Amino acid sequence: MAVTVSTTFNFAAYLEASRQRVEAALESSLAPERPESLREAMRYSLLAGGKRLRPILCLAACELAGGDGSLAMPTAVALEMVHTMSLIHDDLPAMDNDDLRRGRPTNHKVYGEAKAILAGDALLTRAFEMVALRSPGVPPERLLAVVGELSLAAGAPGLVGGQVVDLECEAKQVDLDTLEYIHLHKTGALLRACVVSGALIAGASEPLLGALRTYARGIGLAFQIIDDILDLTASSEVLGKTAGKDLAADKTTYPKLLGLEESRRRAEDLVQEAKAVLQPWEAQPLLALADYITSRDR
Ligand code: GRG
Repeated sequence: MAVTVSTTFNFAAYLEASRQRVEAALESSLAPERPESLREAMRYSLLAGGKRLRPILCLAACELAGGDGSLAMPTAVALEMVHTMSLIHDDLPAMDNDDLRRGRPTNHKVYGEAKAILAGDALLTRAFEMVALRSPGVPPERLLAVVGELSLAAGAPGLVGGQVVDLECEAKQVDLDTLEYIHLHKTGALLRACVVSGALIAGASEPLLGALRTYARGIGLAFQIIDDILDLTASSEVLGKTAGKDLAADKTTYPKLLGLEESRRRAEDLVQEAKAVLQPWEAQPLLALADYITSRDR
């Protein structure tokens, strides 16, 4: 049975208010960065828009677990920093070699490859600083747990590992298990860190943490399936990044293996399963955010 979001919950208003909170925190997050040229390259990509789904998931999970979202904001910013650095590096000529991101020229097109690599490095390390040194009011043992989550999500057990397998699989026959591995690591790991970190900051119970891990796995895989679909069906103008890249790079995707219709059904099933595990809790924002993953057009 489908788990529905309460009709009294105004998701559009929630999303916009959360996005504005996150934008304000991001805006003030790079204040003392030196040298100025590095700060400019970091800000260029960090403040370029984007859906801000990852920090919003972090705040929503914190609030679901009974925490004060403002205590999770430095971690929410950190997660957006890791995501942004992964986009900067993903766009480099040595990786996806793209020139459009978030509706603007990619970081290396504006600042050159060396500066883009360093801006990414500085965002990644600044993310850990946000958690360890700029999270007032959160008990140190919770911050240590968040640092652990973030490390697992960013490194070989997460984004980096997923990206390596993705690159190695280009122009090769890939089966569904390998594709799922790539999606769960390259995309799902950071989404899991968002949800789990928010809950850890609030001191969530083990049953809730377990449910959130299952929820995150479902939405993480669904998110990348929809990303594969949008790459085929949406325009570069709407996406703010180059459409049709997967076909051009001869990448295996869900639509390539299963077709568009079955891929969409798979993503919707995953979102329903993700929502179902949160049924024992009052989780309207996380339920609606899960639906947003399949209904989004960019
Ligand atoms: C994290 C140390 C470290 C290295 C990064 C380059 C790399 C290693 C990994 C690539 C990861 C990657 C780019 C995965 C794709 C994830 C994805 C679907 C991004 C698009 O996310 P959206 O749609 O983008 O949320 P916006 O712009 O809205 O934030």
